[in-house]
Amino acid sequence: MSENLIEVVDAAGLVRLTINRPKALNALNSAVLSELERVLSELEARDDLRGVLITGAGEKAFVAGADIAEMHEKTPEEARAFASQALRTIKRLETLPVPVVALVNGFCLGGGCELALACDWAVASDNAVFGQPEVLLGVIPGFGGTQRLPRRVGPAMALDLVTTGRKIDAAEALRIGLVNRVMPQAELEAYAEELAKQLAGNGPAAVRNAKQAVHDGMDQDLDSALALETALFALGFAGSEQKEGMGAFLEKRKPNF
Ligand code: DAK
Repeated sequence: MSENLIEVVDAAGLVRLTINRPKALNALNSAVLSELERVLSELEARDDLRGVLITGAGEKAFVAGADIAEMHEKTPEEARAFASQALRTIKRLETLPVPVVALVNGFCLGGGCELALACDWAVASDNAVFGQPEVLLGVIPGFGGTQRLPRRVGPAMALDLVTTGRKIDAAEALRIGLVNRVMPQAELEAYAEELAKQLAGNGPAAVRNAKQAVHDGMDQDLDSALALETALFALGFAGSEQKEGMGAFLEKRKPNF
């Protein structure tokens, strides 16, 4: 296994992960998933983590899907094990306690789209192409797409995409809410830097609590979710962050978190 399959760049707690198999358009095979899971297990333990960006190496693809060559001869049992490995890894990405942002710099298909769906939000280059083309290969999405896609874009659009396997461009992905914004590929870097500044300037515990409230609340009924929000809101008054944030406002200065 090569460590280089996932490149990790850490700038003051904002960690950028690059899936690094550009010759195969960053397709997810077992080795990439294992390496990604190892990296994520290290990130989970870090108190200084402020945010995670995930992208693909090269200018052509974010991730063009699960590795078709590796999957081709799998038995049902092997396919189940492969899907379990992917689901576990993607869940670890999704449940990192900090914002996770997909920088979608090209093809974002199949398992790649499913990876992006596990991120808190996605920013795409204007040449990005999205889709769940698994039915064209005689299978269904196996990395969570049939469940996370309808939660992101609604069941009708998800069924359109997973049953036709059609590809959509970045403009349509934006229109249906699959991504948050679209920009020229050359501007993705500037966006990443701007985001790093924004996240570094916010209260880190508040950002983590905000993510937890949204994620955990989505799986609960409204009253329970509102109670969760109240608990996390109150928790914010327990540390020094709230005193600094509100104090800075009252003193007409920038907070120093
Ligand atoms: N897997 C393996 N290799 C891939 C790949 C992929 N998904 N996508 C691209 N590549 C490789 C190509 O084979 C080619 O390799 P060489 O021939 O150079 O060795 C290289 O990347 C460059 O690709 P192309 O030459 O095809 O480049 P083009 O610009 O012409 O086309 C493309 C780009 C993205 C339109 C095309 O490569 C393409 O259609 N790729 C496949 C896209 C796709 O179908 N993705 C979904 C894969 S299925 C499960 C159930 C389901 C799944 C998983 C688990 N369980 C129940 C276990 C399925 C998940 C999927 O993601």
